This record gives sequence, structure tokens and C-alpha cells, in this order.
Amino acid sequence: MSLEEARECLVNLEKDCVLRNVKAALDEGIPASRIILDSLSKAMEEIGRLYESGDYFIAELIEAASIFKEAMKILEPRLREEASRMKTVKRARIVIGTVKGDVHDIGKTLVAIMLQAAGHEVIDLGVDVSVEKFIEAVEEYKPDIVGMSALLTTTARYMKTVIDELTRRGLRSRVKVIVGGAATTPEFAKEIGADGWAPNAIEAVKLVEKLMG
Ligand code: B1M
Repeated sequence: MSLEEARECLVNLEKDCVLRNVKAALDEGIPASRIILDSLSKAMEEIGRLYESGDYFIAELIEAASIFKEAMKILEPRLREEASRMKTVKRARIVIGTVKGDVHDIGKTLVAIMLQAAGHEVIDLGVDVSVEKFIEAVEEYKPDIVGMSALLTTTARYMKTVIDELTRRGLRSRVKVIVGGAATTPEFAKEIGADGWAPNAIEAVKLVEKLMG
């Protein structure tokens, strides 16, 4: 089964095998979103565990991220096709970024791609985004939604810094704030005063639809 093999090959950092199985899975008619969520993302979680147990080091995390991005080159056109079939009630303008101190960009970029393909306008501020940058972007682009991603427990708290600053500047009531990333939970999102949380890119698109509804 290509999905299972792609997952295993990514855990073992075997690039050619990953790419071959990703192509095979697409040929079998498996949606790109399923390949990403059920296979490649699962592999990244496993790689994270191997890092925690001391079996893998930073070099392996970097290699895994690089292979994931190579696979995304194959998957992105199909992913965009799939997301474009997701219902867009009202087009939103969304400013998105990974918060300051955090350079994990794969999940944030996936969310940005899916939102864009679903018909929304996305302004991607990249990674390591400071509160000042978020505020500037809100003032300049006047988005409907601000999206923040964090994968580190140490950086997730920074989302509250951004929300508090939006409030202090009188901008909070003008935007909805959504958050996500491995270091966040729905409870955490509520606690920091966000309007919504999503576990993955597909749910992020649905959340935006709901908030714009
Ligand atoms: Co890092 N890292 N990392 N890392 N890394 C994690 C996050 C970690 C959980 C690994 C582990 O120990 N198990 C751990 C964090 C522990 C913690 O804080 N609780 C960790 C650590 C410790 C670190 C460093 C501190 C290591 C060090 O230097 N000592 C360091 C920090 C660097 C920094 O940011 N300052 C570091 C560095 C790196 C690399 C640079 C080497 C590399 C990232 C490369 C890159 O992104 N270009 C890396 C990687 C690859 C990982 C893991 C293995 C994989 C992350 C990933 O890409 N997942 C990760 C393990 C894990 O997550 N369990 C780990 C795939 C991606 C599709 O999923 O990003 O979760 P994800 O996104 C999903 C959802 O979360 C959601 O949708 C996405 C798509 O479905 N989502 C949103 C994400 N953002 C959203 C926003 C939304 C809505 C949904 O709305 C706005």
C-alpha cells in the first residue's frame, strides 16, 4: 500500500522511495490531502518522537523537512484542485504566519495553500513573525482573519502577546483570530482568547468558512 510505504520511507529518510510512493498513491486515485494527513504528517510525528528519544538529531529533522517539501512539489497542484472544490461562502482575506521564535513552516504553508486554493486571499508573513509585523499587516491589509501557527510550547504563548496587542491597539474587534500547530489545543486557543482552532489544513479551511458565514 503506497500510503503506508510513503510513511515508512519518510521515517527512514528515503527520499526516492517517498516520492515514488507519493506518485503511486496519486495514480491510485488517493486524494493529495489524504496522502499528506494520513501518511506524510504521521511520519513527521514519528520523526519527532525519534528526535525526542535521542534516535534522531536535528540533521534528520532537517532532512525530513526537505523530503516533505520535495513531496509537496508533486502534491501541491492536486491539493489546490481538491481545495478549490471546497465551498467558499464568502471570500476572506487572511494574514498568516508562524510566530516569533518559531521557524517551523511546513504546516503553516499547507494551511496557506489550502485556504488560497479554496478561494481566499492569503498574505503569508512567513516564519518568526513578531507582534509588530502582525500589527503592521493588520493595519496595512485590513484582513478579516489573522492566523497564527506555533509548533513549540515555548512559542505558542506568543500568540497571546499578539492577541493582547491587537486588543491594546483597538484592532481586536475588527479581526477574527485563528490558531493551530502541534503546540496548541482547542482549550489553549480558548484560554488565549482566539476565535478558533484547527487540527489540520482541511479543518482550517472549514473553520474560516464558519467564521465568515
Ligand atoms: Co522541530 N520540533 N524543532 N524542527 N520539529 C517539533 C515541533 C517537536 C514536537 C519535535 C519533538 O521533540 N517531538 C519539538 C517541539 C517540542 C515542544 O516544544 N513541545 C521540536 C523542537 C524541540 C525543535 C527545536 C527546538 C530543536 C532544537 O533546535 N533543539 C528547533 C526549534 C527551531 C525554532 O523553531 N526556533 C526545531 C527545529 C526543527 C527543524 C528546523 C529542523 C524542522 C522544521 C523545518 C521546517 O519547518 N522548515 C523541524 C521539524 C521538521 C519538526 C517535526 C519533526 C515535524 C514538523 C512538521 O513539519 N510537521 C516536529 C514534530 C511534530 O510536529 N510532532 C518538530 C508536519 C506538518 C504538516 O504538521 O506543522 O503540525 P504541522 O501542521 C499541521 C497542523 O498542526 C495544523 O495544520 C498543519 C497541516 O495539517 N496547523 C495549523 C499548523 N499551523 C496551523 C495554523 C492554523 C490551523 C492549523 O491556523 C492559523
